[in-house]
Amino acid sequence: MQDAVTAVINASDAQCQYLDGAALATLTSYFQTGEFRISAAKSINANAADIVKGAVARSFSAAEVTRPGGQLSTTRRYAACIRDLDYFLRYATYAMLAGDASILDERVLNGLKETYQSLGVPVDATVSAIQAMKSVTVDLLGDEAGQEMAIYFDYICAGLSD
Ligand code: CYC
Repeated sequence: MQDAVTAVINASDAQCQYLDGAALATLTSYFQTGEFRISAAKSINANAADIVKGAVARSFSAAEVTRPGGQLSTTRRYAACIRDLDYFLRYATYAMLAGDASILDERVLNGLKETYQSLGVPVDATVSAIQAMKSVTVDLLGDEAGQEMAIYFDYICAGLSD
């Protein structure tokens, strides 16, 4: 896993150079957003269950959830879906704190699309649910935190859609 600091240091180290002006400017803007990232993470922690619940309410109809034979008709599938949305929210929050998406590649997206394909989990419905989670996050936490989180929700969606 990388973060905004190690990303800049690794890039400079690869060229055997001290951090240049651009690298230091990147670090300055990351450190300046530190408190904001922590407070966004605190709000997400306090609202995580509501964010997941809200995303489910916005993206699945009652018919889809209860229809016999439907995608989420068994308790097991429904629970797996809620759990997956909670994973996406938790890892997107880690990435937002790190200011770097690499943790999503390593711990969430690696092999996920293939797993979903082999289990018949619909990727398009999953992407819609993540997009719904993004809009619930904006509604609950405001534009600024919502937009920072949007980067990582969109990253997960792009990784599933590749
Ligand atoms: C299943 N989701 C799974 C599985 C994995 C993940 C590995 C297969 C094993 C299992 O059931 O636990 C995802 N596991 C993860 C992720 C991580 C991990 C991301 C990283 C931390 O360790 N079905 C839908 C909805 C969607 C959904 C659109 C919710 C948004 O229709 C999810 N995921 C879903 C379902 C299953 C699943 C229903 C069960 C599929 C099955 O076994 O039939």
